[in-house]
Amino acid sequence: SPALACRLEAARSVVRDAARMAMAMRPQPGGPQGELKAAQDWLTETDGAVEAFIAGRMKALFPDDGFEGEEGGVTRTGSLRWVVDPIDGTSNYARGRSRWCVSLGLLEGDEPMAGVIEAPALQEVYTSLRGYGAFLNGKPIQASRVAEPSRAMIEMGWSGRVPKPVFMEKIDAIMELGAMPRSGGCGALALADVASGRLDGYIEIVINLWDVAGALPLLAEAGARVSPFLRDGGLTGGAVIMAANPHIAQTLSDAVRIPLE
Ligand code: LIP
Repeated sequence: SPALACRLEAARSVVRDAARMAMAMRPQPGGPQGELKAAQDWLTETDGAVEAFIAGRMKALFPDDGFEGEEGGVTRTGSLRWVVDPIDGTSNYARGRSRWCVSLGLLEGDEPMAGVIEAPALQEVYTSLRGYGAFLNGKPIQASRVAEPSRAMIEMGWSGRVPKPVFMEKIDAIMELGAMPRSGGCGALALADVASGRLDGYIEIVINLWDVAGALPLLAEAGARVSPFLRDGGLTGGAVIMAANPHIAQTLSDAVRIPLE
């Protein structure tokens, strides 16, 4: 709809400025900078500054839309609902690594409608709009066609929220299939990689809405299959997510025992 297309356009421009800001504040390599929220859970000055910047711009543009973020929580409610992760992959960012992004998603009720994910250190921008496609730097993307686990690359995300045995059990199942396990430290970009066919699947046992809100419409438009994250509790708290190309999704789902949508 024109209202959504106009919102995607606006989000694209706000995220571009936010990403520039995050690049300007980017820590130098040499050791993590920022403070620890919990073990291995970093917070930098940039997280708060970028979220405040995006929140202010979106409020001025669309005052009636809902808004929520990783740092500030729910600040406005509305039938259209923006969800921001100012820096996804904060641990990477805090060490001066390149694999992090700014993610802004738009839901209508509990339907993911549009998203922008920008990884400025990689010079990549993903955009999606329901019914209109999924794009990387303006070019259409699609999930991969790899069906054979022995040729597949599957990423698994980790955080301190996940008990070690649960993580190990899933990693073990991925390796039993003969697939290549990977871990890159940025959930939103891993999901974007599933959408673009750079990965065949992504699994994380407990992930939050702000990490996935920008990627859910991208995955749907790119033809990937996803577990019912929002119905599994993802709207209001952490939940499991699995996304995979449609050719390997069922095999993977059976192996790791995470049901698909
Ligand atoms: C983190 C993700 C990471 C994921 C964690 C966490 P943050 O987000 O980037 O890949 O495994 O669950 O949510 O804290 O950097 O925004």
